[in-house]
Amino acid sequence: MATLPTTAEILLKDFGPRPAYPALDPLYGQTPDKLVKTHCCFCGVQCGIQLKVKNNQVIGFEPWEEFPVNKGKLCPKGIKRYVQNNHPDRLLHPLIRGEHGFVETSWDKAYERTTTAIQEIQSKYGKDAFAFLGGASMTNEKAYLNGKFARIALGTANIDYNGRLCMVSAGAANKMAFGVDRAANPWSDIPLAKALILAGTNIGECFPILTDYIWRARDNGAKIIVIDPRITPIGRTADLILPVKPGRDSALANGILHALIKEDLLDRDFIARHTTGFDKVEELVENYTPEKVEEISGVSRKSIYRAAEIWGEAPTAMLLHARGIEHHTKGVENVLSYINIVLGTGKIGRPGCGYGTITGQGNGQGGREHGQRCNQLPGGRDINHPGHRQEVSEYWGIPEAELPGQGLTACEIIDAIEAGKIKGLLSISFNPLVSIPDSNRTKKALDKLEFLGCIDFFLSETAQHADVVLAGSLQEEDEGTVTNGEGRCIRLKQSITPPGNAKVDWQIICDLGKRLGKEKYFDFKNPGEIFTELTGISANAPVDYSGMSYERLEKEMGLFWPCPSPNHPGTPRLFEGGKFFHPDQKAKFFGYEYRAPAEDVDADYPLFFTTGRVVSQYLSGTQTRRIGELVDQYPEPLCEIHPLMAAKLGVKDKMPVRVITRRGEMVVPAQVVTTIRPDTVFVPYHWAGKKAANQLTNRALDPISKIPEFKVCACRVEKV
Ligand SMILES: Nc1nc2c(c(=O)[nH]1)N[C@H]1C(S)=C(S)[C@@H](COP(=O)(O)OP(=O)(O)OC[C@H]3O[C@@H](n4cnc5c(=O)[nH]c(N)nc54)[C@H](O)[C@@H]3O)O[C@H]1N2
Ligand SMILES: Nc1nc2c(c(=O)[nH]1)N[C@H]1C(S)=C(S)[C@@H](COP(=O)(O)OP(=O)(O)OC[C@H]3O[C@@H](n4cnc5c(=O)[nH]c(N)nc54)[C@H](O)[C@@H]3O)O[C@H]1N2
Ligand code: SF4
Ligand SMILES: [Mo]
Repeated sequence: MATLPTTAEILLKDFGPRPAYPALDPLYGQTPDKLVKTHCCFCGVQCGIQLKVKNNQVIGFEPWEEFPVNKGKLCPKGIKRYVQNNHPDRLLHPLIRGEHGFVETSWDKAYERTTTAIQEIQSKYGKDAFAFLGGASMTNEKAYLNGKFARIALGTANIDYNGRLCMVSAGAANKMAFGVDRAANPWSDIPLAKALILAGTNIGECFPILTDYIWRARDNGAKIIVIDPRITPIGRTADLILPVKPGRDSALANGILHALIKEDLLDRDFIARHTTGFDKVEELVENYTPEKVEEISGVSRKSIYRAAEIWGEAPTAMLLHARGIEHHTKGVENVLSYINIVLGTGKIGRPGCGYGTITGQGNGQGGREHGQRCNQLPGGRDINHPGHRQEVSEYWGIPEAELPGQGLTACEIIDAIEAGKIKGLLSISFNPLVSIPDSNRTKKALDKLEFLGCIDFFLSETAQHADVVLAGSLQEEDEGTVTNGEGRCIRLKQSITPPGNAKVDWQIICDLGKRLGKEKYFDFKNPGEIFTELTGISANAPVDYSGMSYERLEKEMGLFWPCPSPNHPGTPRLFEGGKFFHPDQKAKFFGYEYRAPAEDVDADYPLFFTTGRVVSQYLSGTQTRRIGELVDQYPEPLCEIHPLMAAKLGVKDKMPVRVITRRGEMVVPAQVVTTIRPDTVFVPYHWAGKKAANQLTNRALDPISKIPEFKVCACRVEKV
């Protein structure tokens, strides 16, 4: 008698084999050896999570209900993160490119190849011909180490990081307005606000756990204003939506300030006592009548007045924004124009009153503080400031003259490679081939390199072009700290050790530093020793962590900087009593005339092309495109298009469309939705190759922050 087929066999027969991603680990559901209290490896909320560990593998998770930020809640990515460490694609050995592609090699040979390339390139073309790219998914310890490695071991000025694609417009604007680059409030202030402006942020999909804070504010009676060309999930519960045309935020913010002035809703006393520069801004926005702003921004004058009333009349209010206003060639100007609304109404520095950019990557905040930026030294110091240079070189024990100066930013490094000025690159935790605009140009540039080294745990698209790939560590395989979007530094615990022959990232950097002859600067035995050096060097610096220790971070569930001494409680809310971080303690107004995006719509390219994220995918997708359950939720990019535009083009839902810009084109299924402006299309950017939105985007940079204009360029859409 024939045996009955199993369910799996029936499924296989009916549907064919599933795509190649791993089933849940066979250990899933078993009793773990231990539970480790740590944090999610993805976004800047940094939710607490307990990882279940058995036999040096992460086999699942439990909520960690005591951690105050998320109180046990997690989003779809947090729930599925744990399957990465058992993934068949996990790099277990260093790889070296041979005649027929990559071969596994020993660490000795991989290091030897890397350091020889560094030395050859630098002796032939000069120190700055070798560049370093870091990332803000890594711990504070690694961010610090990257900066030290580039300046001391490589001696290059050209080090930058992927946060250059992310938070730098907000960072620069915050420094200019407030004298410090950190969110002004802990998120626990959000439910205390009676009005919220959420500008250019898809909170529901990108910071899902923060939705809970917004909803608590709403339950307490807050009115919510959302400014976005799309009605994202958070927009669906808003009181007022301002569907701004992409690239028009500075005009819109000027218009709201104009309306606040006309309606007499300013806090003149706060302006006089705690700020400078208002007069000029008042004069400037006189011209931004809601009528004129309606014309520029596409937001009705009625809505502009309504937004001013909601914000101005509320006793408490907070303004939050993310990349929607920052990813522009006037990213800094957009941010400063919104800050003017907050300062003009004195709604900052009190419970439920304030402002913040919502930092993106897991360590988006800490990753931008400890010296892996081209213009920055540890402790948030300025590389061009003679005193700061002196302090750091003394601490490191090198002559100040040997400390390199300011180098190129991330996109400029790619441009310099294209121009043949940079010949070698070491990249860690960054996938520029997918994440930098105009990817066809990026690919050509990478191919011009004499040497490319990548440190990653998966073979990212960039790593596929490398000469050497060094098998580094996943977040759960290393110790350290990160600083979340509120400015709270928290402790990551090592749950397992790297599998196979892979190494923890910090060890790889230290090994390379030693092999480059700088033993004594990289003689760390563990991340704790790096943290001690990092906090020590930050004493009395703009970003002061000197009162922090691993013990305190764990016991107190994180500490907000500044935290200048071991008994200092940390500083959750900045600017209390109207004290800002400029020498005169006053905040500064900066006003800007509206200017158009680098590439605006015209007769040939009549639609706005904008890009961003979906909830189940993360950044360049290296990690989440390998997690089956997340792939199932959103398997490939779709082009959001309004029914009116779709009808005009003769396109129906799911039909492929060709999206064309001056740089490239892609064919992508249409997703016909009523939640986008009819003059705008949106494509998420988490895929590579022919599915990469960055084939189309424009590598035009903000003159101050050097962030590229991911959020707006001009396109044409055709039926295929
Ligand atoms: N699921 C998921 N979550 C993530 C990430 C991820 O990749 N996936 N990445 C993390 C990181 S690093 C970051 S930086 C954050 C990003 O978080 P967000 O900035 O919230 O996300 P984005 O999708 O980049 O863009 C936000 C919104 O900007 C809108 N927008 C486009 N153009 C304009 C404009 O001109 N003006 C205004 N006002 N809005 C505009 C878009 O329609 C979009 O809804 O998310 C973090 N969280
Ligand atoms: N069109 C368009 N492009 C965008 C954006 C957009 O909105 N639109 N957003 C931009 C933004 S905000 C960002 S932040 C960037 C992000 O762009 P990237 O930084 O390039 O994206 P990631 O996917 O984080 O790439 C990081 C790589 O590092 C690896 N990695 C992660 N953690 C670690 C670690 O701890 N150690 C090591 N060794 N490797 C690690 C991952 O496997 C991955 O291969 O993309 C930008 N690009
Ligand atoms: S909200 Fe962010 S930190 Fe929290 S689980 Fe989701 S991706 Fe992870
Ligand atoms: Mo980001």
